[in-house]
Amino acid sequence: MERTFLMIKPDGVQRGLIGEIMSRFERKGLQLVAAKFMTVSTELAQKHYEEHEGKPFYEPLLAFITSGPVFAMVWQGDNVIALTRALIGKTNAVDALPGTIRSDFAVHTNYNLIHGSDSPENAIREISIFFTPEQLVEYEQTMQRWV
Ligand code: RTP
Ligand code: MG
Repeated sequence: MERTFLMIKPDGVQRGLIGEIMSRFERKGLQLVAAKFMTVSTELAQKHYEEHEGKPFYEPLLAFITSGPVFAMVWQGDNVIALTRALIGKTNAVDALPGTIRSDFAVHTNYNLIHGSDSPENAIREISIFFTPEQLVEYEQTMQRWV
C-alpha cells in the first residue's frame, strides 16, 4: 500500500474545483488519509519545491503557490503515485491526455491546478512537511476488496 501527497493549487481553489478534483480520486477508489485547507508560507514552499531551486520557473512558482489557499491531501492505495499522476495528466496542459484533470480544466503550465508526488521518496518527504503523523487517519476502507 502506497501513499501520495496531492495539493490543489491556488488556481484550483479559486476556480471552485476542489470538489470536482476530489471526486475523481474518490470515484477511482483511492483512500483519503488526510486533508487540510491552508495557506503555504514561503518557507514551506521552498522546502516543498527544493528540487526546482535555480530553475527559471522557481521564483514565479513560489510566488504562485503562496498567493492564496491550497487544499493539501494524502491519499493511499496500490500504485497510488502512478495512478494519481495519470489522472492529473502531463505538466503542460497541451500534452495532457483528454479526460485528465489538467487537460479538462487547465490551459497553462504555470496554472495547472494540482500537484502530485512523483516518487515514493518525494511522497514521504512531502507528506512529512505538510502533515504530522497524528494527522494521518488510519481506518479500514470497506470497499477496498472490490477495487
Ligand atoms: P507538480 O510537481 O506540480 O505535480 O507538477 P509536475 O510534477 O507535473 O511538474 P514539475 O516538473 O515537478 O514542476 C513543478 C511545477 O512547476 C511549474 N513548472 N513550470 N514554465 C515551466 O517550464 C514550468 N515547468 C514546471 C508547474 O506549475 C509545475 O506543476
Ligand atoms: Mg513535480
